[in-house]
Amino acid sequence: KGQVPRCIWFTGLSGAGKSTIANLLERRLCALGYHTYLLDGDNLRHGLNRDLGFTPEARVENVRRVAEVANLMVDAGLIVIACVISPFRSEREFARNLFDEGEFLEVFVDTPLEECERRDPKGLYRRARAGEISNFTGIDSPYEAPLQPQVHLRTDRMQLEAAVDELMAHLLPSSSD
Ligand code: GGZ
Repeated sequence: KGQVPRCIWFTGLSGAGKSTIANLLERRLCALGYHTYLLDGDNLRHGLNRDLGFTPEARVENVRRVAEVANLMVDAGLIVIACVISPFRSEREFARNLFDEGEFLEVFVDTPLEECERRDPKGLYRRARAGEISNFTGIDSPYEAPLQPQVHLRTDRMQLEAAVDELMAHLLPSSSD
């Protein structure tokens, strides 16, 4: 019997649209009566993860903590939406392995670097290019794209609402449960 995944894991570059899509998804799930919690990397870095920077080691630890917290929240009965760049395949695999089969859904918010850089909502790419920020994902820090994401959203080719529709179709295939 199909089930709604408990942990929906968004990965992608800064500015790819992870948080925007995740917020829209959360609203839709809430409207259907699901209890959700959104774990956003950028927010968590002001609290739980404020001791961590952006070296590869710090990112490994950052993603590990987010995955462990997600797992605790799933145990508590929530549907967790995790939104972190999570640039390394091995850490995304670590996250997946905390959950049972079918509980974890990997969503690749796939926006080309050029598009993220064009959007540059916080001016971070400009600062990274200017050498004011180091270890910036896509500039001087790697991003390992998922090889087989369960959901692959090309945000430069689709409307936001269409992306959320596609996600909902994965989450609630029959929509009658
Ligand atoms: C990448 C950075 C960096 C560097 C600050 N590299 O798009 P945002 O601004 O709002 O969200 C990004 C956030 C990335 O945190 P994560 O916890 O998701 O990263 S990871 O999973 O890799 O640990 C970005 C901002 O922090 N930011 N400096 N150097 N993003």
